[in-house]
Formats: sequence, C-alpha cells, structure tokens
Amino acid sequence: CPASDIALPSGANAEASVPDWFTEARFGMFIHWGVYALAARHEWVMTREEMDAATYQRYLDHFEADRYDPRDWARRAREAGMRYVVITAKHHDGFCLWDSDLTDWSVASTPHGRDLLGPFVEACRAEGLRIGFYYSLLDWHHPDFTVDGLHPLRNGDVETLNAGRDLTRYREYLHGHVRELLTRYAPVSYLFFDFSYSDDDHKRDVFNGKGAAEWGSEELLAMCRELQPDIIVNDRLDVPGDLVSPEQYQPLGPMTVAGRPVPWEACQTLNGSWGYDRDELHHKSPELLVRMLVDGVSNGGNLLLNVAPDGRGALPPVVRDTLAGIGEWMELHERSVRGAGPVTLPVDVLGPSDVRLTQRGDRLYLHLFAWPMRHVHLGGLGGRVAYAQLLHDGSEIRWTEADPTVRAYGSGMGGLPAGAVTFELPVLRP
Ligand code: FHN
Repeated sequence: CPASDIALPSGANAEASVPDWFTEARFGMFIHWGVYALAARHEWVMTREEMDAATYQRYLDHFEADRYDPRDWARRAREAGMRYVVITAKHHDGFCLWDSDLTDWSVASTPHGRDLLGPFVEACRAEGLRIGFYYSLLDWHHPDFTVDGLHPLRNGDVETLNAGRDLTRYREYLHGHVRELLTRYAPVSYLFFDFSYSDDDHKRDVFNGKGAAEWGSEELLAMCRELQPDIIVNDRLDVPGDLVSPEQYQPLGPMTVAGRPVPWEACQTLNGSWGYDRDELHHKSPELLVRMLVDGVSNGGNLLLNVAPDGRGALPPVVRDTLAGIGEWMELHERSVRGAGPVTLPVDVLGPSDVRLTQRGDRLYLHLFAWPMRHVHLGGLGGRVAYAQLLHDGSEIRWTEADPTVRAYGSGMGGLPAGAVTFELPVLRP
C-alpha cells in the first residue's frame, strides 16, 4: 500500500519513536469513564447542554460507582488481547478520578469517595498491562480556564466571565495535575493529552482556541520526560509528540513524515460514542474490529479501542461480548499481529482487495477479510516460501513455486471466530 505521507501535523515529527513494548502490544484499551456516564448521553453533555457547575453537580452527588470492578476490566482487556490501558483520569468536565490535592472537583466529593485510579493501576499491573492516562487539557470547571467557543458558558457574558480568569494559574494547575499522576501512580507508560485547537485561524477565531502557549506544552513535555524518561506522549499538545494519533479513522497506508515511517495509533469507539450512551445501539462487530486491528498493523499502527463503563462502573453486556469475540480471534491469531508490522518483503498480492499482509520476522501473514475462500496469488516470493498453513488450526496449504497461489477449500472452515482468516507463510531469508 502506498505510504500516505502526511503533512507534518502539529504533534508529529520525523524523529517520532516509541519503545518496543508499544509496537509489540499493537492493541490497547481506551476507557472513557466519569460522572458524565450518569447522564448516559455524551461525555460532552456539560457543554452541549450548557450546564454550569451547580447544574452538573448532580452527577457528582449521585456518583456511587458501586459496581466498579477494575479487576474485571483488566482481565477482560487482557483476554481480548489488549496489552495496555488508557483511562480518562480527567476529561473536559474537569472531574478527577483520583483524590487530587489541587481540587475538590473529584471522586473525593462523591458518594463513592475513594480514589479510583489506585485500584485501577493495581488491577492492570496484576494482569501485566501497561498503564496510560488520558488527561484533558480543557477544563470546563476550573475558574481560571478562560471561556472560549467550546465552553459551557460560551453564550453568557464572556467578557465579564473572563475578567477574573488567569490562564497562568490554570497552566500551573494543569502541570501540577500531570505531576500528581506521574508520581502517585508511577511507572506510567503513556500520556494521552487531549486536545489542542489552535492550529488554524478558524479554530482560533471561532473557538478562541488554545494550544502550546496556553498549555505551556514545551515545559509540560520536559517535565513528563524528567519524571518518566521512557513515557510515550501523543501528538495533541500542539508540539511534536512520540506518535501520530488518528481520531476514529484508519490511515490508508503507513504514516510517514518527510518520507520516514512514524509510529501511530488509531483510537476508535465501539459505537460512535466515547462516553457511556444508553441509547447508542449501533455497535461495531468483533469481526469489523478485528479487521480494523489487522488493517492498522498492516500499515504499522496500533489500535486503541474504547470502552465506556456505565454510571455504576460496570462494562455493559454488549461490551463484554464484543471483547470476548475479539479475544477468540486473538487467541488463535495473536502472533500475526503482536509485534508484527508492514511487509518488508518484495511481495505483491494479485487477487481480491479484501486482503491484508502483516509480517513478523521471517513469517508472512496473509489475512483474508472476505469468506468463503478466495484464490490469492502472492507474486514476487517464488521459492522463498518454505511452507504455508492456516494459522487457526495449523492445517497445511499446498504451495508450489510453480503455482504460488493460496487456496483452501472445504466446509471445514466453519466455526471460525469472527474476523480475518489468516494464513502463515514461513519465508526463507532472501
Ligand atoms: O473531545 C474529545 C472526545 O470526548 C474524546 O475524548 C476523543 C478521544 O480521542 N478526543 C476528543 C475529540 O477528538
């Protein structure tokens, strides 16, 4: 697939790199959870319905999280094949899942009352998962965060509201929060900042947008690296980060900056909503999600798949079933994505387009998205293919140099887990 060279976005740089654990993992869990789960209609409910703090307070007053079980979340993430987890420590509403020293707008001021991040981190580490925090740069509750075009109070008397607000104080709060997260819950492997909106005049003019200057991004990034030298920071601080972070789309090819492949991670929802939405019924199938994972790996990217626990802290049944479905495929096909990436061998696929190739070492993986079987001819490999088999059951696929076409017939292919049918082709070194 042609590399999709991208203009240098604010958060990507030609020197972007990530530690091996990230590309080895290839698959992570995103968790959007906060008091907005009680509203059960959107994580932006505070601003979409222009709620002031007094109105939004009802969600804090009823946040019991009595079914919160991070060990269940962590176990299901691992069984689905995920190897890192990124949770919304603070979203745009400013509500903190931990008992911060810097604000009372946190879980400490709810009926639940206890730190949520500590048990979460402990449960994830017990499952061998890397820890990531999502932290919103926006804060629609903080008294020094200036009212802009996205703020819940944007239609009020903005000039009067902003008269007493001092972004310098907010910047100190923001940096203090990140320091709390990186010290209280160390080691933290990944920080997902979200989001800057100043990279064009429209965003500045319409939204009175905010970016690196308002966040103090250079200084913030330096502090993160001082506290956690190996941490991954995404590209939404409005300064170069360690990876590119496509939002709900799959790049058409390897992402390159100045012609050099850069690490990237697509974040995707299960159903179009990041936060718990009681009425959102259109969930992506395990089959589609497996294909998104394979598609991303074939282009050198990770998939960060979002789940949204409900207002009591439970994963909804459809989420549990979807994760289990992905896990069934991963159990049989894990080595075709874990630590795998784009094909470097000089192979070309002659046949249907619903095919992806991944490679790990000297093993080539041919993923067929459409079933029943297709004939797929892999040109350019010739006699270098030592053997060919179906990955899920190790059954041989007859392969000859004279006829390097993958064929598998038979009704015996029933009962395969949803997703891609994958062939493994050990390739002798060139
Ligand atoms: O506004 C947020 C949104 O709620 C969600 O957190 C996503 C996740 O990447 N980020 C922003 C939208 O791009």
